Amino acid sequence: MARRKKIYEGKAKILYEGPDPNTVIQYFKDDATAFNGVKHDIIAGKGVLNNRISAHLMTKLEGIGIPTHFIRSINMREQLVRSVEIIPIEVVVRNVAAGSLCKRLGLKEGELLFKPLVEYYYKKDELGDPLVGEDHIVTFGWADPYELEAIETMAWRVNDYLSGLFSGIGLTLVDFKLEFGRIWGEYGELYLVLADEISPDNCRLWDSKTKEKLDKDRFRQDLGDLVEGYQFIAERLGLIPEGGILKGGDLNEKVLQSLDQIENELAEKRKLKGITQPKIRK
Ligand code: AIR
Ligand code: ASP
Repeated sequence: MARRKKIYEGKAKILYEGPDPNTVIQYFKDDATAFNGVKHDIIAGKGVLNNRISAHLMTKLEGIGIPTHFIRSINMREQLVRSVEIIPIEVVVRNVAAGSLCKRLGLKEGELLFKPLVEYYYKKDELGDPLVGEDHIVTFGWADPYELEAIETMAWRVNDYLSGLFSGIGLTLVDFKLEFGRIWGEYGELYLVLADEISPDNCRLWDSKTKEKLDKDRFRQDLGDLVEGYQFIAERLGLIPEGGILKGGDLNEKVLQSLDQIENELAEKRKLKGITQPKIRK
């Protein structure tokens, strides 16, 4: 295979140039990091599971009219996505108190919030992704007020939809992080799309009955068996066969091959919805 040009390497993913200039290939690594990369490990199977889970959730969200960067799955570790300009804001939606919210405000983990809470963090590793308000975002030009409004609306809709989807399979969506990107159309109109990934790396998911943590907190808090948690989520979503993708600690190649036949239901049939009116040329 011809060598592809690497565009960017992050902590959990690599981006390669796609087959045309508007696309990018997103490769999911097995690397797990936490606390801004201070803690690091390689966990066999994580990339495959995140690729599969994210493809599925993005496809579902497209199905309810939320535009995403996802185009289609390519293989068990890669997906084709639209090339976007990432807005440097991490949008966190919380339903139940956990993580940094508890630390910052002294809340008890597991407390149900009176209403979902939307927070913004400035995406800047050197600063440890600090919490910011809407005014910071507008003042420093990270996003304009129209974009912010569209982002908040989408974040609420994603939360409504995913909370329902997970509660239907016995899981509680405690909180999650979204990233958005800009795409410009041929008339200079702007499209905002959901980008990055939606996986147990950036969602807290608990078993609704036992409150067992199934997400990356297993790694952050040394609870062990990260992949088992991710597998459990994928199994509940019906994305992998029961028994998972591991066999005696190694990846089960046979099961992995079968994951190559991945749903691409909505791929390529979609239209983007602009948040600005196209400037019609006279
Ligand atoms: N998150 C935030 N930055 C990176 C990630 N992955 C996600 C966490 C958690 C939510 O955002 O995975 O689901 C809130 O994180 P925290 O640490 O602010 O409590
Ligand atoms: N993804 C970030 C890191 O690698 C933060 C986290 O998920 O805890 O440090």
